[in-house]
Amino acid sequence: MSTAGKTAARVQNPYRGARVAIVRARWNDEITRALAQGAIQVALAEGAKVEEFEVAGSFELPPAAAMLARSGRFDAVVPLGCLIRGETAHFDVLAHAVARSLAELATSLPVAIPLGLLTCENIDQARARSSPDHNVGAEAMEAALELVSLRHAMASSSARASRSASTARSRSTRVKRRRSPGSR
Ligand code: RBF
Repeated sequence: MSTAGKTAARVQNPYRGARVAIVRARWNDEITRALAQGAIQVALAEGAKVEEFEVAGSFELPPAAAMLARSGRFDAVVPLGCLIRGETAHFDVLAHAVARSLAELATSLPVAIPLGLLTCENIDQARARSSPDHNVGAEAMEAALELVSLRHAMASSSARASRSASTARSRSTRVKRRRSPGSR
């Protein structure tokens, strides 16, 4: 698969100490274990704390991700699964259902949830995308940690904005008090 258009993988302004859950589907076990290994390596290199969970197949990733995300224990939940067209009669149905459900969770919950789902034509392609050289699990973890950093950056800039708004409000109240009474 071409990675043209994607810059070198590095988490921008990493937030160290992120709490991350990895949830891995056991279907295509060899591949999803390799994805998890890639994801864990990135998480540890970025100073994140990782807990690992398993589900049967990719179809179970969205409900498990939802439970983990709603637990309040994690800044990011990284779902990892692998669908192989040649071996999965309803490949397209599963791929769309899982991707769509994960996207809905990712946009509605305040927890970073990337798309760590490999959709491949065959096992060779799946191996190539879960190798140490190109690992979609590692990429999913990088994407999640970047979202966590963005969330923290937004939270601190909103806190700064509300502090300066309240300082401005209290200054203007002091000025008004000094002017009254009879200062018109
Ligand atoms: N789950 C996967 O994660 N990857 C697959 O390639 C995959 N292929 C499946 C093919 C068939 C015919 C069936 C019935 C299930 C498959 N599943 C696969 C499992 C699916 O995600 C889910 O775990 C089960 O359907 C139980 O809900």
